[in-house]
Amino acid sequence: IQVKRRLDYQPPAFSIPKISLTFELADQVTTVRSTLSVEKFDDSPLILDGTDLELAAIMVDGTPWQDYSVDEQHLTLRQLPRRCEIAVHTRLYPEKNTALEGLYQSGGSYCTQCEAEGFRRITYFPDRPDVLASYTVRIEADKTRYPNLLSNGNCVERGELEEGRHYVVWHDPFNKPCYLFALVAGQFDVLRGNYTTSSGREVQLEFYVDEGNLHKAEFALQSLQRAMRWDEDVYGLEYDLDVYMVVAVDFFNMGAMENKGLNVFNAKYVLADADSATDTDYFNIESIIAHEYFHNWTGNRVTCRDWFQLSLKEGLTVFRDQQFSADMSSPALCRVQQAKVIREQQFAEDASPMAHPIRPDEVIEMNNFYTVTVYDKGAEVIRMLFKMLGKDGFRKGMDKYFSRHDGQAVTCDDFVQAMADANHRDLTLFKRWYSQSGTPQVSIEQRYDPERKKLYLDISQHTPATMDQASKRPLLIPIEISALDEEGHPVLLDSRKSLVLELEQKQQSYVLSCEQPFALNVLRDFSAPIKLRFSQTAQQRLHIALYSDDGFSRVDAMQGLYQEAMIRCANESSGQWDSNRAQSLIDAQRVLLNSDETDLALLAEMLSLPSFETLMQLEERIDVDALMRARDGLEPLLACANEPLWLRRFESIPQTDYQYEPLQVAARKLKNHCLLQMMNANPQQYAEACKAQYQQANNMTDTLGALKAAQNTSETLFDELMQQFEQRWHHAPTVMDKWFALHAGAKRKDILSRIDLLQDHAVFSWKNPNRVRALVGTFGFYNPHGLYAEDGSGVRWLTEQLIQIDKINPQVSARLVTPLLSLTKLDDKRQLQWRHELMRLADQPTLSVDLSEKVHKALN
Ligand code: HT7
Ligand code: ZN
Repeated sequence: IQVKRRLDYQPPAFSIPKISLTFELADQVTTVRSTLSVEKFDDSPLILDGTDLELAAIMVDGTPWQDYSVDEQHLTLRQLPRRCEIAVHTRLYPEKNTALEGLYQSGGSYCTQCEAEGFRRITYFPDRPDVLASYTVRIEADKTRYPNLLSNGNCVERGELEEGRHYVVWHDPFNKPCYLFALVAGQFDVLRGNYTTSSGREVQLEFYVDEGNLHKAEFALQSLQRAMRWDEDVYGLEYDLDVYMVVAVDFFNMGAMENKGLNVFNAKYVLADADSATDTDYFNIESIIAHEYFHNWTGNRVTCRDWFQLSLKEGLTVFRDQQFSADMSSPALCRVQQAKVIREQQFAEDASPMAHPIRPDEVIEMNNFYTVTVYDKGAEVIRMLFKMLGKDGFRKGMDKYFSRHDGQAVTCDDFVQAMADANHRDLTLFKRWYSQSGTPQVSIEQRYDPERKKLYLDISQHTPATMDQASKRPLLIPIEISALDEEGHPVLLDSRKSLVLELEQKQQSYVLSCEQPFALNVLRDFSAPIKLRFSQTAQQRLHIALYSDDGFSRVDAMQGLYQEAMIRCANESSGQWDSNRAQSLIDAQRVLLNSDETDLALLAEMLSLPSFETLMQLEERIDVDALMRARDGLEPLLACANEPLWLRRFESIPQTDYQYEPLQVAARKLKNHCLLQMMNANPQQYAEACKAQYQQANNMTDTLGALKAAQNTSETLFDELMQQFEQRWHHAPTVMDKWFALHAGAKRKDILSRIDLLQDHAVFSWKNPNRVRALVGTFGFYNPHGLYAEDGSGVRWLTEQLIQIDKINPQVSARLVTPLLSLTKLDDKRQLQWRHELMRLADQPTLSVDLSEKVHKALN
């Protein structure tokens, strides 16, 4: 096992200005003929990467070459002239490729996935992002079975071959790293659209989907058109090729891939209609379509020098897709969801053996670093820059970044430098966010002097050690703050409605002039990815929830209230509620339910408890049983206390013709939360309402709303509705994923035997990552009752599945092992169970590098 280190980076000793590839696709075996034009800078041997390739021939400048050696990972060529043309022929077996990396089969089609290091599974090549080449690709295949032969760039030639075969040649005019190479061959229906850029370039937009699915790609096509317009309006960035293709495939390890001019997508992020897709599905499609499109500039035109710089393209592109989604839907709701991801998943990663900075220093398997830290914390780091530099300053920095680095492979430092230079600001201190892992804890103490009308704030920061880094330094943390008076009106702070304090030291004091504040609204807009300690009364929190002009803060204030009560209940009375303890929460919910709040989505968020997974991140050690009791007990208690109000709200929202638009989305969100609370309060009384919603639903959000309301409140109703769902959707595997997930997330005693049975379901397949994530992933990530079962049966079950999955697809097993890694918070008994299972994994004779990297980190 080989550790790669960021500081060991060496520039390549050669360039490869051109590569031409010919693929002969045939049953069982595919032949790849590659011709590289090489320019060497010194006399060292040429080392090319290659994994699991069958080498057939090597020629240099037209003659067979003997001075070479091959091992499992490389082809090394010696004594080459400084300039030469190297031809290498290899054979591949895509039908046997279940890891879905390199060239593989999805359904009846061929497709590729090269990021991060999959190109080396296709041909021998320097598989690193700083080698940029011009690609010409010829694909040959049977014409009837594979009428569509696609690769990057423009189609330059096509024709017929003998024996019913045909060929197509593609040329990409932009130099690119090999991770952006793509090939697709299959038989698709094509949804066509177009787009005219602001400078007048006509772009053909083509969506390749399985036959019969054309109508389901309309929303994705419109999303792409919106994203193209948005990037021109907001960043002045235009598309640069004549065609933009998107292919939807069923077998895919992640969400989508931004290959130049030829995106490959997990079909679940392309296909949607009201019957089968939820509001969340529509949201995800729009944002992932935009994300991959935005990569054309942030990732493709300017790419990464090495994989340690992954956040250069991913953090920045996530930030851009978040900005886009906010402009297309509800900015406040978007921000609430983004903060949830950070608090629930990223904080967990920072507290785990996989803790790493957004720019990691050491990597064993690169696929393990497509993480919520690199992506989402990376986006938060960009957002902090945006907050500090302002909209115009940030845009100036982006313009400088593109004008300096278009066509290059660069580093995170290059990006920050462009921002610094464009704004004449020293960002040296800010750069620590790139090198330091862990979650800063910020404490704020306040004191108000009514005579001087001064507010004194003492702010301190501390980042606890993480498993990868023992010592931490202070960071530059922007903390946005405002204040409200007793009536809920804004109070000026230093004559401003809100301020961004830039905390730089371990401890800093601020004096702000201000008139009698009643409640301080700190960390507005989740202005930094930190844990905040700031004590406030229940009354102050409710005040912020009712009157703040920042949607995130309103929800956050309520979350703080619930969190504090649940943690106290878990710690002080082992999770048992008495009527006093919950009273302030009941009162607060009553006020909210009776309010004339118009943002129904925010109202739903303010009325929802933090997830168990978020609560897990609040303390160093957790009494899982007490915390689970506290959360489980609070939900029905709150439901019963305000039962008539939940019902009234539920009845106030009528069903309308379905449209995916913000007001309807918000109304459905609140309605379904109310239905859940009604079922929590009195499942017998509301079973009919729940069933009626299921049966009358004209959209998947309401269908799932009914199922989720029954899931943990009425086993009989849940089973009845789930049976109906199966009958209606058994022909549609992506829809059935919702059904598998509902089963796997259910809180019931016989959960393990249930999900064992489901593995024999006709629709389930171990080879399809979406199916496996729906069943095994949902259990591991979102079924705490099952996973933390006292007798250890939950972790044992998960371990057994991982052993099986790892043999098929290491990327999937390495993702699904995540819940097994976080053991340090648990009690001693569970830590022993967890360790035992991790050791069982470590002892497997054929554990993948992916899984082994994580398992060994957890055991150390
Ligand atoms: N840039 C893409 C990453 C990706 C990927 C990475 C490893 C293995 C499979 C993968 N599929 C896609 C996705 C993105 O961030 O846009
Ligand atoms: Zn991305």
